[in-house]
Amino acid sequence: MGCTSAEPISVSVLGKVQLIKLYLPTVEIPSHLQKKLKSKFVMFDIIGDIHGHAQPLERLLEKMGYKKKGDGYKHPQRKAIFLGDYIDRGPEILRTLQIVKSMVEEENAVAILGNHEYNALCFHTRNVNGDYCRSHNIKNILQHTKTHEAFLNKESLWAEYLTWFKTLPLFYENENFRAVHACWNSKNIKMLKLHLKDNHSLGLDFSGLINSGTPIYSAIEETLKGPELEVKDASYEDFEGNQRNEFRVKWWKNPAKLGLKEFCINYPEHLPDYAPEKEHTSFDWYNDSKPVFWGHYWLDGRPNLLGEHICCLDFSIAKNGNLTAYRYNGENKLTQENMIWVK
Ligand SMILES: [Mn+2]
Repeated sequence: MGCTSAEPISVSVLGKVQLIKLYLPTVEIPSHLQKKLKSKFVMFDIIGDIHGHAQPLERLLEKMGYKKKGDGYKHPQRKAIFLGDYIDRGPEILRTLQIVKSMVEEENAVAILGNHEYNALCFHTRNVNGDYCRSHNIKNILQHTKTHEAFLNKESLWAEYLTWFKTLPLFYENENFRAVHACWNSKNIKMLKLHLKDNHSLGLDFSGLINSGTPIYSAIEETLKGPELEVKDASYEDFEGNQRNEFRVKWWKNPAKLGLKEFCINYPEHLPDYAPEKEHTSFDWYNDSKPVFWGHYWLDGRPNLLGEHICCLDFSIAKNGNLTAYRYNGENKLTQENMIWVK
């Protein structure tokens, strides 16, 4: 702390204006406190998967007090965090992207990369062998149909959005909470921090990261698509006729306390249920007290908070569900009252 001579300021004493000079102590606020102060005054509205449903998005933003500004929206005290999956499935993909991108550019929002944007990038990018990073098979083509329709005869605009996807972070974290499209796993996040660009995006030349079997590729895939568990005795035929025994799992729950049916997502009814074996119970589930928000899982019904520190915000707007947000105000324990949604 030192003393500094301030510029003369004018003050009014008994109605008479005088110029005086003040000597004020200078106090330097340490950077970690500056950050804390900043994060305390900006609050966040975290918004689940949109999938081209621009009208519900505009209704949700208006319901939360955001006002139209340019192509996007702005709130005087708050920022939005979008959890990814802006494209595919819905009727207004272009308008959705306009809103989200404009809000990011005006610093009224942070947009995280979803697996649909990542898939689109891989679909259009070739690897070192000259093959597309995502194969052009019927299933993958069908998944992108709505997006391709939306950008018909607007190829250069689509190219601009693809370039923009490469700049979006794969996760977001501040002092108070974490946000990711599908799965927060500390080992994966560590791997991403090592290999991704400074803002945790894929970067303009990302094809070197997309090599099946490498740790960074697995970390990207699990972060954006969620982990799967191999169950030895539970093989089933998927909709393409392939025999499979891998299941998406609830990485936010302790498997030791669940039967397999409850731990796995879409576990076929006809398969036997039993307590997860030892290798399953050693699954690296999310056991931190720092709140985490994610989307991706197509939850049904009335938007419900999953727990005090865990909050999935994908309530299936693309399947006649609700576009859902959580209004975060700095709390350590999340609360159902802060969930908000529109049809
Ligand atoms: Mn998704």
